[in-house]
Amino acid sequence: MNRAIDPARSVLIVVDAQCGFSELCPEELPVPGALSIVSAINRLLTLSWARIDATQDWHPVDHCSFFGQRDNLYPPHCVQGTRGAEFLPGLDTKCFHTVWRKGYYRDRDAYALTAQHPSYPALLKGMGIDTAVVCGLAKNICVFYTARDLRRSGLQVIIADDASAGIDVPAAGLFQDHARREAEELGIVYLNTRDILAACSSEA
Ligand code: VGL
Ligand code: ZN
Repeated sequence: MNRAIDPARSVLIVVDAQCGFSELCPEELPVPGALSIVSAINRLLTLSWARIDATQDWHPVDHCSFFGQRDNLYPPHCVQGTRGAEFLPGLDTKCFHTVWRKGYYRDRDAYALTAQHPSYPALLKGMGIDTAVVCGLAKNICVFYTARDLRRSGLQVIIADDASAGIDVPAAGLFQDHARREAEELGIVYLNTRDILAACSSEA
């Protein structure tokens, strides 16, 4: 893969890299392999991106997506101010420029950064950013929906494969193979961190 990426015209988006989506909170929504993506994300964080954005799932205790609530889809997870909502240990959060919280309205879920913050693509375009590299959790849910929305808004979009981890949630109709197929049909490219780093330095 020798497509060049210019980090100065690109945003790195770290999606929901939170304890509540890891084995550290087994009663929440643990994504297999969540802890093992931290080192790849940290490597991506060392590049000179125009922006580094993180998202943080940030739910009230009675959020509509939780079991026993309106949508009844997920165990309670990433509740505001709890351990589950914290970023994964070892993640270089000091590199984040901006943290975008989402899912904070009780009656509305927001998988994508763009679902909660619809003017985000305009912010990127206003900065001359034409490429988004998206990583984090879960690869087929919030990473996928964020990547899809940005692709639809006209950006080149790359999902950092080994800096993301996914999980099938049949109750919500969310499957890893479906998401990947739909993403690739939209022209979203899956690359490993090593290839992203190489594509960034080939630009220089
Ligand atoms: C997510 C399900 C519910 C995610 C967030 O970050 O992928 N998935 N809330
Ligand atoms: Zn959530």
